[in-house]
Amino acid sequence: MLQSPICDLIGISYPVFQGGMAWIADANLAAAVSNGGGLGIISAMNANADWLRGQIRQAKKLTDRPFGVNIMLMSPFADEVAKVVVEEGVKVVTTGAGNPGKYMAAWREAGICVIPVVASVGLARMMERAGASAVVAEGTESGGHIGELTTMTLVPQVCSAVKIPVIAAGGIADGRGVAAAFMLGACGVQVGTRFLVAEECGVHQNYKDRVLKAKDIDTVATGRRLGHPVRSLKTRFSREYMKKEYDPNVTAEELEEMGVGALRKAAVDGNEAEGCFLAGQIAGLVQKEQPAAEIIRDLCDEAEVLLKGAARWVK
Ligand code: TUI
Repeated sequence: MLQSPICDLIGISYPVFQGGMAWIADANLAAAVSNGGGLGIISAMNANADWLRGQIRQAKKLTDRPFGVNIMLMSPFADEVAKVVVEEGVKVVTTGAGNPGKYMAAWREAGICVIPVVASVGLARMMERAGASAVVAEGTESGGHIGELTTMTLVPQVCSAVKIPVIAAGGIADGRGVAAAFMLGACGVQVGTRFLVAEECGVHQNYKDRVLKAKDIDTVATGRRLGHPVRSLKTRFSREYMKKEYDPNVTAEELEEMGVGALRKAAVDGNEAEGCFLAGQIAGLVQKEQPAAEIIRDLCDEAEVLLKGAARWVK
């Protein structure tokens, strides 16, 4: 069985985290992943304290195993949801899209395992000094908000720079990706795109179908002009957005306006014309809808065979 220090650190059976996908990663998906032996994560996205508290309480009803909450630091409600995770006794907090420094002391005092998502060595080092229990090193292959470096280059550089465990993310959707992540020095993986098609994932069926149909070159990064690039599937929305992004007559405010509500339109309404369908570059490899527990077992069983067999290359 594939196991690593991250399993003992947070009390999970398999070293697999589910990405904190906005409008998608709710109590139901998180509990299914945790019940399957991985770390389920509820996305606090742009929601307020009451919504998150409800989701945390729901997850506690659905699983006895540890689960986490992802706090998106660009959220206008980041301060209030940062308090809710303490009040509700959440075991693991991951953060994204920023530097969680100002919350770290309070979270650590509460005994929370803090695992920031980083896209650079600099932030990884800073997080280790601030008391992070581990970091997720997320490459630009990921869906959603992305940094510049690839998983292949980011993960080993972060592993060389810090002593805390490193979880690899970005471009991992099967056992080959998991095995490769371990070879780069990671001791766990975070997977988003493949969990989009978990049976317990409540995202709109149009979204699942788009991921299942996607090919290798079907994602695009937009939003660089606003300073926060985001990877999504190529759709009418992303094509129109890109046109406007490179049009000097379109203002930054108009671009911001266009993005408002686009994640909800994709995830909740399945709106193919106006929705922004966030997904990673590995979407082309995702072929079928499966229970979350089966996805976790597939990932780890396949990685185990590959890692055991790696000696065949050494003469
Ligand atoms: O956060 C994510 N993925 C996300 S957040 C999101 S919601 C959103 N919607 C519109 C615009 C922006 C976000 C959708 N997907 N992944 C974790 C992640 N964090 N990826 C990259 C980073 C990151 C990048 C720069 C973390 C820190 C950072 O620099 C922080 C600093 O201040 O040094």
